[in-house]
Formats: sequence, C-alpha cells, structure tokens
Amino acid sequence: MIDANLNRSSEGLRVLEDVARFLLNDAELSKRLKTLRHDLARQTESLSTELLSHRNSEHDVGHSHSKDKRLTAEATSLRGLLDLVTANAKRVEESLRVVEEVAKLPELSSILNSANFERSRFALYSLERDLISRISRQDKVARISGLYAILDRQFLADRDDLDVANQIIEGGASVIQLRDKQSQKGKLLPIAQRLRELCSQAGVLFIINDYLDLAMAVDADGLHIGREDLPLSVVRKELPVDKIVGCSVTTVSQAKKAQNEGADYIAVGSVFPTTTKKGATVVGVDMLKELRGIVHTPLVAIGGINENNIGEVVAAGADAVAMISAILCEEDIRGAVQKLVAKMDLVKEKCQDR
Ligand code: TZP
Ligand code: MG
Repeated sequence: MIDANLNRSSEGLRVLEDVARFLLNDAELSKRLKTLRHDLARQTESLSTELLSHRNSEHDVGHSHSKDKRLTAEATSLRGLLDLVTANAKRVEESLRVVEEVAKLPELSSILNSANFERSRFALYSLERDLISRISRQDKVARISGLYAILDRQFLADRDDLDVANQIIEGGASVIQLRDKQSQKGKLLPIAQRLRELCSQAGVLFIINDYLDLAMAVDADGLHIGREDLPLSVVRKELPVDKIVGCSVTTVSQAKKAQNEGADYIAVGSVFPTTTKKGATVVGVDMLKELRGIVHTPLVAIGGINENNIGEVVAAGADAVAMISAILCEEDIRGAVQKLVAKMDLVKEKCQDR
C-alpha cells in the first residue's frame, strides 16, 4: 500500500513537473515541483529496498480493475492541459493522504513521519492552484501582441467612449486599456462595463488601469499596475486565477523583480519623451533591447511612440506597443490605428526575415 502510493505520488509529480518545464516553460513552478518530489524521495529513501521486496504488482487485486476502468474513464475525460494537471494533482494529493494516514499506525509511526506527508500535500495544493492559474492565463498572455491602445478618458474631450473604442477595434488593435485618473469609480463603472462587452464581442483583450476593484467588478481580462498601485502579490491574490496582471517598469532590476513575482507582461517606458505622463522617466530604446534578452514575458513598449518611431521599438524587440496621444489626438482614429498596425506588421515581418 505504501509502495503503491509513493509510486503514484512521484509519478504524478513528475507529470506536473514536466508540464511546468516543457509546456509552460516555467522555471519557478518546475523547480518547486522538483523540490517536492525530491523531498518525498528523501523521506522514504531508507525504505526503498523493503518496499520493493514487498511489491507484488501481478497479484494486486485492484490492478486490472484500475487499469481498465479508472484510467480509461480518466483518459476520455482528459480534455486538455487543465484536466491533465487536475487529474495528476488529485492523484498525488490522494496518495499522499493515504501514506499520511497509514503512517499514523503504531507499527509505522517510527519509520514514516505522517506530518511530513501532510506538509507535502499542502504544498501541492498551492502548486496545483498556481499551475491551473498559469495555464488559464496562457491564452490571454499570448494575445499581448500588436497594438495596445490606451483609452485615456482625459484625451476624449467630448467624444463618446464606445465610439472611440469601436474605431480602435476596427483599426485592428489587439488590446484596449481603460485609463482614467480623474473620474469617480461610480461614474467609470457603467462605461467600463460597456467597453468590456464590446471588447469581448470583438475578441480584443480588455485591461483596466490602476483599479483592482473596477477590474473585478466588470470581469476585465486583466489589470495594469504601476509602482504606486497595489503590489502584484496582493493583486494576484484577489483576482480570479485566469486574469492577467501587467506591470510598468523603468529599470532592469524592476523588470526582473516583476518577472520573478509573476507579472504576465511587462510595460517599459517612457521609451521616448512624452507630455502625456508628467514626470515620466525616459528610458530609451536601448533599455528595450536589453530587457528583451532578460524578460521572457511579453514586453510592451510605452511612451512617446508614434508613426515615426514605432518601427524602431518593434525592431528593438517589443511584442506590443502601447500608445495614447498617437491614437487619441487624431481626428480619424480608425485610420491612425490601421496605419500604426500596418507599420508594426511590416517591421515584424522584416525582423523575422532577418
Ligand atoms: N506610462 C509611461 S509613458 C506613458 C505612460 C502611461 C504615457 C504614454 O502616452 P503617449 O501619449 O503614448 O506618450
Ligand atoms: Mg497606475
């Protein structure tokens, strides 16, 4: 019984570890899973010969049963990575629980420490949540690419939010972020709700700037935070697991920190001088190039970007380009977005050919 459950748990952990390592390219998660697997192996190292001596797979009364029924049922319901991870996490949790309980028996308590298995089981609960969260954000993270339009409501004058958003979408933007540093949230809520609906219908990612409560209230795809906003760890805890969080940075060390803490994308800037954000630090295109070699998450360039310099930031390695004035100061918003998107695509193509 102990042998079977220890095998089950280490096999399940190996599946989870390889999903994290090869499919998610997540060094942090795969390291945590590997540590857990090694900890378990170490705890039972002294028992391994004895456990093997008692192994009798051919005469296991549950062998054919489990193989035919349980695994087949599981295999047919494995609809994707989420199911695969859940099934394997459950397998490990269950088997750890079995060993944890058996280890309490007087004849085993001197060789197996029940509390250690309990600790491992709880570590796995957190890992399961983190893996599921990472997988369910994957699709949104991949969509941080192309034109990231910031709908800054202070730039709208008397234009209608929805009309402007519609033009941005028709122009070909991939992401719309709602930014409003002045309005009361009560006024902002119905606007955010309508924009959320519009973006969902159009398949455009919808991000809220600064406000966690607003992002949650309208079920936005994600939240964008800067250095003065709530910290990433707090935001991540509050948001549903499938929501993404982007972080603004101005230095390499801030970018590394954001990446280590699990930011889904990193916005760097102001790349060029801008009058939109008062007192913004100008970081230059070289910072983008440097970060490209360090950061694995999508990189969003922001600040002072326009038709004349968008090619430069794309060539420097930006996955997406965020803009306010180059879009919202134009009379023909749809046309401006179209032009910017076309220019980005052209430069991306050229870079790929190289
Ligand atoms: N963060 C860094 S620069 C900036 C923000 C919000 C302003 C971007 O606006 P613009 O008009 O595209 O320069
Ligand atoms: Mg902010």
